[in-house]
Amino acid sequence: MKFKKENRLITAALPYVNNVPHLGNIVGSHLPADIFARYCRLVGHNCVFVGGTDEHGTATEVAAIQKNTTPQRLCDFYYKIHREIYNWFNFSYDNFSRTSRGIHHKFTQSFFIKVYKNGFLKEDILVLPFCKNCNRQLSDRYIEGKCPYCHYENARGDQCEKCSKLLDPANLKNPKCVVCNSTDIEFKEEKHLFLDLTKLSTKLERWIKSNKHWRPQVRNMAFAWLKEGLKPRCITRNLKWGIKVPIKGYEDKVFYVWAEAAIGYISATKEWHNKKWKEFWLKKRSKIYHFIGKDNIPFHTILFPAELIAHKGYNLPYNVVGLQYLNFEGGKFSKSKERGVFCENLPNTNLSSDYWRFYLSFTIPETGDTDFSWDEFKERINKELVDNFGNFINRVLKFTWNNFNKKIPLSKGDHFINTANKQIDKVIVAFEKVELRKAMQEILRLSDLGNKYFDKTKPWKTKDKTAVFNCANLCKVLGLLINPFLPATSEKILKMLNCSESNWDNIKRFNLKNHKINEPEILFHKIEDCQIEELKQKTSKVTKYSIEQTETIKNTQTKPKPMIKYEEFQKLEIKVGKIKSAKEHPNADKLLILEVDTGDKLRQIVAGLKGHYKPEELKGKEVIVLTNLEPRDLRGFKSEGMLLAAIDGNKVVALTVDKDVKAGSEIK
Ligand code: B3M
Ligand code: ZN
Repeated sequence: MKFKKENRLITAALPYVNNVPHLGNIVGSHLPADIFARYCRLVGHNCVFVGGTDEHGTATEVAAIQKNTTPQRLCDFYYKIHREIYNWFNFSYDNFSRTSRGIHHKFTQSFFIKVYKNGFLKEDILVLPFCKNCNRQLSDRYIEGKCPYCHYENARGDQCEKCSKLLDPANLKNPKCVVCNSTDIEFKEEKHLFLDLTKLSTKLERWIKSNKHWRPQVRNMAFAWLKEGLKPRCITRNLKWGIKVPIKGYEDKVFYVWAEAAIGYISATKEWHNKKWKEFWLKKRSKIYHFIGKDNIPFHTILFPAELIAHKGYNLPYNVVGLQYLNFEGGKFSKSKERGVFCENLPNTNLSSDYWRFYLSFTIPETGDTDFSWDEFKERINKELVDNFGNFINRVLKFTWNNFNKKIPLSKGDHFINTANKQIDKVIVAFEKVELRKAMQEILRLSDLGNKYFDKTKPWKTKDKTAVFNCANLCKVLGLLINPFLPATSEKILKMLNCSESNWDNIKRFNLKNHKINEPEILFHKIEDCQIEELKQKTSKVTKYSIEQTETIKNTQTKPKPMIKYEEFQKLEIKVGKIKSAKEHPNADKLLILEVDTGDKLRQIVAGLKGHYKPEELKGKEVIVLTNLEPRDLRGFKSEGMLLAAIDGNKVVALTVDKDVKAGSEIK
C-alpha cells in the first residue's frame, strides 16, 4: 500500500516566555503537534515541525518589571527552561526558535513593508490609556478591567481571557493599571498603523468558508468574528521591547506582539533551512497545521491569515487545530494554591516521559475541556498501558524467545491479518483527521485484539506457529503505530524485535518471518497507590525561580574551583551569628536585609534569601557568617559579611548550628 506524500508544516503555539510552561501548554499545543509531526514523518511526508518562544510585548515587560530584571534577561532565562522541559518530553522540534532573534526581526520588518506597499496598512487615530501614577502608556496587558461582553472582571486590554473576544482598552469598564493598580487613567489620542481588515474581509470569508475540514468550534469562532464585521486592527505599539516599525513616522514604535508572533512560524522555518522553507510556505498544495489553544483561534483564523493575504504569495493554514483547556481534578490549576502538576518537577518523578505522554494523550482537549485526574492517571497507566499494551508485547516476545528458539517462526499468517488491518486503517484515519485521542484509542483496541487472539489460540498449549507469527508481527505494527505517542517505547519495541522497519508503506505487511529477535525486557511497571501519593507531592511544588541566583549556580557548577592551601582557608573568619531582624530589600528581587549579632557587633548583612524565607521566619535564627569579607554595597545597602547557605537547584537554605551556641562562636 502506497501513501501519498505531501509537504506538511506543523507548528505549535509559541509560548510566552515570562513563565514556566504549564501542563495546559503541553496538552494544548506542543504534545498534539509533536504527535502529529511524528506521525507525518513516519508516513514519509516531507514534514517540518517548528515552534519557539513568543518573547515580545507587554506580558514580558510586565514580568521583567515584577522580577526586577530586563526583558532580554528574563527571556534568556525562561527560554532555557522551556527548552529543557520540551526536550524532556521528547518533543521533536526541527527548530525551536525565539521571536527576539535577528532573523525574525528582519523577516517581520520586510514582511510589513510589503503589506504597507500593497496598501493594507492605514494610519488612524488610536485612543490609548495612560497611567498618571506610573507615567506609562498602558498597552494590552498593562491594563485590566471588566469585559464589556461577558463582564469578566480581569479582562486584559487586548483580549478577554474568558470569552476570547478581542478588545480595545477603551472598551474596558473600570480599567486599572496592572503595574500600580491605579485607576487614575487618562485616554490620549495618537497616530498608529492599522491592518485594514475591512478591505481583506471578502477574501478572508471565502477562504474560511472553504475550510470545511476544520473542527466545528474553530469554524464557528471564525464565523462569529466575520459576522460581527471586521474593523481595522492596530498593529503598532509604544513599547521599547519589540520589533521596530520600519515605516517613516513610526520609527519610535514597535509591532504589536500578535501582529508579529505568528510570522515567527515563517521565520523559524527559514531559520531551519534557508531554501527548503519555501517548499512549505510558497509551494502550492503544501499543508500547514497550527496547533493552538482556543484563545488563540481569532489570531490564527483571522489576523494572521489576513496578514498573509495582504502580503500575497504565502500559503494560508490548511488546518487550525484549536484546542480547549485542561483542568485539574475538576477545578483550575493554581500556582498560588499549589494545585496542579507543574512541569518543572516531572524529570524528578522516576517515571519516564513516555508514561506522562501516554496519560496526557488522553487529556488532549480536542473537543471540549479535559481534566487531569490522579485516579485516571493511575487507572489508564495500569489498565491500558501496562495490562493491555505492554502486556501484549511482553508476553508475545517472551513466549517467542523462550519457546521458538528466539525466532519469529515462518508462516503465511491467516485471517487475523485482515482483522488487524481493518483496525490499522481506523488508526490511520484518526491520525489523518488529527483526532489524536481517537488514534490512541484505536491503537489500544488493536493491542486488545492481539491479547484476545493470543488467549484464544493458546500458543503455550498448541505451539501454533501461525498464532505466534501473527502476534509477533502485530508487535511490529504496534511498535510503529505507537511511535508518535511513545517514541522511546517504540524504539525499545523495534529493538527487541531486531527490526529496523521504518517504511510506512509496509505498515500492514506481516513480513517478519524466520526472524531472530533480541531478548525482551519489561516495558512498563504498574503504579502503586503509595507512588501516586509521592507523585502528587513532588509534582505540585511550584519552583520560585530567581533569575540572577540561578545564573550564579550555573557558573559555580560549570567551573570547578582550584585547590587552596590550608593557610588560605585559615584566612577566613567564620562565626555563628544570631539574626536580630530581617526585612525585604526595597529594590532587589532576591535580597533580604538582616541585622546579625556576631558577638563583636551587630552587623548589617544583605543576603539572597528573599523568596526562600519570610523575614519573620529568620528572626532569632542562628546562622553562619563569613565576617572578615570586605564590606560590599548591594543595591544601595552595605553588607558587612556573607551569610552562608546551601544551594540545591533553586532551593536556598541558610546554614545553621546543630545545638544552641553563643553568638560569635568561631567555626573552624
Ligand atoms: N504566545 C499565546 C499563548 O502562549 C501566544 C501564542 C502565540 S502563537 C503565534 O497562549
Ligand atoms: Zn469577556
